Amino acid sequence: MVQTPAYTSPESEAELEKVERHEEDIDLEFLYTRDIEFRQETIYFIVVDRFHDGDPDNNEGPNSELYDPTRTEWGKYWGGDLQGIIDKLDYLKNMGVTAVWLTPLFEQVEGLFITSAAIHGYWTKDFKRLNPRFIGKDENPSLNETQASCDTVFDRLIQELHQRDMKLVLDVVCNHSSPDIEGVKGELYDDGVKIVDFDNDADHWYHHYGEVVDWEDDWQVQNCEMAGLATFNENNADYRNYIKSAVKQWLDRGVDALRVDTVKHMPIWFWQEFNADILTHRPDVFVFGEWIYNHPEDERSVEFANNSGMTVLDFGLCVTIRGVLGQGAEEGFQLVQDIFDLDYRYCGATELITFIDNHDMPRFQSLNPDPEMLQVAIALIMTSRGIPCLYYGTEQYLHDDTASGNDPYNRPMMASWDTKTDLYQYVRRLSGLRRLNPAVALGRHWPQLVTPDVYCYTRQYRDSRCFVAMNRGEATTLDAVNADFPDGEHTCILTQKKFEVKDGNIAELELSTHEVIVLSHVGERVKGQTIVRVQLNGVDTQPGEVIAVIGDCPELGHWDIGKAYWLEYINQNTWFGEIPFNQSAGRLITYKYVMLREGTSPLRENLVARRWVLVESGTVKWRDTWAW
Ligand SMILES: [Ca+2]
Ligand SMILES: [Ca+2]
Repeated sequence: MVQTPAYTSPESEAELEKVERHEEDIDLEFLYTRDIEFRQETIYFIVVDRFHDGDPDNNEGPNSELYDPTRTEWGKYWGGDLQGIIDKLDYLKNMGVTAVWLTPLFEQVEGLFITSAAIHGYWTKDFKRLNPRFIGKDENPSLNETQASCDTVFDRLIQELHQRDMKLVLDVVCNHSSPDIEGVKGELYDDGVKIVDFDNDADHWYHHYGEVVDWEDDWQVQNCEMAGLATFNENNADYRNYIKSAVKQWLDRGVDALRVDTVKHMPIWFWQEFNADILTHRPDVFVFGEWIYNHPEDERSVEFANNSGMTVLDFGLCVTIRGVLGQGAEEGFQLVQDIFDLDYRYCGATELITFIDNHDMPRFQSLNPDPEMLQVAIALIMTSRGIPCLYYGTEQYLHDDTASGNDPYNRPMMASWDTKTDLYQYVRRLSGLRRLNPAVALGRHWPQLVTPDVYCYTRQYRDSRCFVAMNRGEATTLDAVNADFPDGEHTCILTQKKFEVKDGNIAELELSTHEVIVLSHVGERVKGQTIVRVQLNGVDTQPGEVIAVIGDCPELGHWDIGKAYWLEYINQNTWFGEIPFNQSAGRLITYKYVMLREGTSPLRENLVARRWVLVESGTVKWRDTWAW
């Protein structure tokens, strides 16, 4: 397979200039290169039932009692489906969305838990079948039986996404099935054949330890139930084979990435085995997990992010941004910078999934209805480290503040599709920036000015730069801000205002109320037949120390430290670089890392050497930890 390395195509350079000139009719085709680095994606998270009803024939489903055509009973189905998403793909693509995360598509239990049906998709009955409410009325929901023909609306969704070079993120739940609904709990099927239910569990597919009582007790959190959900017994190999074979079926149909629910509630060994098998089956799949309310100061969630084989949703940053921009926290942006200052605790902070709200918390505007503040929050996640994920409807300022906007009122039906909203246009421009400027997707985050109300920072990777200034408060003028930017005139990609940079500084930087300024300078791209994206962790570098790679091939200097390939500083614990290989593409090479230190001799890794067979062409990742 020939892979196209990101940001090497000349079309991109031309298109970038268009973005910088802020032309309204730019063609976003250039954004959608297959085999692209996932850090350049912009994710959009959809509650399928609440997005768009593209097929009214499926609305009543197997049980018409669960469908509410008036859309006033929040616990019932309102008609959204996969055809509805297909119908709106151009709307999403035109906004710059490059990956779509859908709530689980598996067949659900059909019944009411008090007043709620499984509209969210987290009460699965059969992991190998599609929810009949999301597909054609007469379609076969069995993945196995439609594998040969691939003729379901689900297959059409995948085709339509891939035709637009967009990706599908499948939401997977491994921890539990369903609660007691109308007297039946945890009813589970294998492609239509019943396996077990909670009360007939001779083969021990479920844990039977009751509800979590002490949330500080890790054993309880992993083995007991929450909210009465039947909780799988991961020690049962039949269960593990069932769930892994189901996920592989979905991947075989063209799913590009996985979002995994409730990872905190299963032991890390389960996730290591799950990821090992899934990544062997499909090495290019990207996986991220939901460790509820994880935080860089929480040892266990950090350990999970670093050792489970998947990255995580960044609740630490989410909660902080909501406090600072949604609820006016007094210390303001300093709290955001405090989170970024802990990035070194993660091996891959640049791969965390960032967000400001989701289906489990009030929408941002239920905290603060000011649309400008929402724009500041979105600009922040789209220009700082991590992969931004927008909750559906954000671009339409969708929110319902009943009961403070808590669940279920954070899941309203999508009501408008206006492509002219300020935020729709904002996202479109910032998504383009993420694809074209590697400093935003891959680079380090350098605070330039942090006050409670004003935040200025520079993202940097090689000679690419992105300078961002944002204002939570009243209009203000800053005397001089170091932008660490090339001298000359630069245009804000959001407002088209011009800024003069001299000696790296912007003098008299005016920021109106809730304004965001984003300047972009894209430097030279790394080009090569094969590009290795190298990430090194586990070395606490001090100022004056840099990390480089040496090896037995010309690209790595034939072990000559004077010709080593230097990496880029991301944070104290992370060095990153893209190494182009031409002569050695397709060959076995050996290499090791070296620390170059001012005023003292270089320090080489303490091992014989690392070995790697390079692919003939394309992009590969090395994830290494310094060997002391
Ligand atoms: Ca429908
Ligand atoms: Ca569990």
